[in-house]
Amino acid sequence: MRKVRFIHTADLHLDTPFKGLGYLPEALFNRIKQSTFDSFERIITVAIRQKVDFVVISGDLYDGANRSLRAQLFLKKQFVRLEQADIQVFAIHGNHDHLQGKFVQLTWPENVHFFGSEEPDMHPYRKNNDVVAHLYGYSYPQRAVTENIATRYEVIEGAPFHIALLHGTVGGNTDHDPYAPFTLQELIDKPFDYWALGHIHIRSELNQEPPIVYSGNIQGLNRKEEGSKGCYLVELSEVGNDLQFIQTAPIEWQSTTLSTEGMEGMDDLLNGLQKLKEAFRSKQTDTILSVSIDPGNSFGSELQDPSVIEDMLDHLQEGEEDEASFVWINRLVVEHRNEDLLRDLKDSHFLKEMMEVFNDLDQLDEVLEPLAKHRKAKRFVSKDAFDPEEIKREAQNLLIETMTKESGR
Ligand SMILES: [Mn+2]
Repeated sequence: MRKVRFIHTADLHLDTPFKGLGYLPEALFNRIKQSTFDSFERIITVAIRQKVDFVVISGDLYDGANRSLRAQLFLKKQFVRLEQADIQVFAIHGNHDHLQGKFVQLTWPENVHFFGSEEPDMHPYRKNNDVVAHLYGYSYPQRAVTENIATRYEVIEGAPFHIALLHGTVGGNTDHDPYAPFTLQELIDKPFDYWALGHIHIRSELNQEPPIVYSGNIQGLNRKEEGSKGCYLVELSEVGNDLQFIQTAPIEWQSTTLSTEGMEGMDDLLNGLQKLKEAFRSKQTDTILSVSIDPGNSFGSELQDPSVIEDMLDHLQEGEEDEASFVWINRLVVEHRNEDLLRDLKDSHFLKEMMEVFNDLDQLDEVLEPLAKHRKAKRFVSKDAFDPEEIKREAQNLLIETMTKESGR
């Protein structure tokens, strides 16, 4: 029976600096900075154990176009491990690791094939002198590739399986830069047996037959990239296809809400938070956790004081650097019930106008830019992690609280 087995991975973002987490204890921050490397190393171990035919990497191998020598040397070492196991590598470059960056050129082992940046081209995969698959790919020559590249992929006859690597945006997705846009139907209409997609960091199987798959990135980079991350182990054969997701990310981002129902005071609340933290502790992964507290009717003004929240956070973070697997609560947000307050104040013209200013504030990125570039502040803010809606809401809360305090309410 003719079949082919391979690993599909994408968006390694090797050497991501995780700038926004620079305030963590050094030992934890070092583990976090190592996480993209560790996840990829595990993927290579899976490839070797599973004795796959090859590994495909669908772009964004590096986090920045000026890839570090460290990241390149790491990648080379992993590719050599594959070479020793007689496993080939097919890879393309995406918008993050496009070819216009300034970087030291290394030579790659002979099992590695990078696709060029002129037109989608084809490279055959041979096993015992038989051509088993044709692989197709295209690398980004510069950061912004705005035209549809998918329509330029053409199957070249002469192999049982045709596998396409593409770094781009499926129609309608607005979470990522809309580079190399395509529609799902355009891919379905072409006679490829598997589309190995990259660029969108959320894992998704867009189509079953043929499989059209975003493997997602291999390590969540910020709190918007929640949950398990890893690669796909794929087998294509004459009788059917088998896809298996394998979790490899050493660190998971998670979020949850804690209800304070039935709690009577700060001790109860802290106990509840400790229990919640322990519920997220797992042997397999470290966790960075974002917690929203629903204060219900049990808690009033004490949770409105930012210094109280800060002290709670410090308390919950204490000792985590000594844990074999850490659960780091990096965000503790109290969901204040401003609706009641707003209803009371609905006749206030000033408040109404203030809310309108907030609603019109859509250039928040620009406003925050200086902070992201500030020599000291940039360690604490990561532009990727900015959530404009949340910043607006927190600023609103702060203003309302300050105003109501000052007016003696
Ligand atoms: Mn990416």
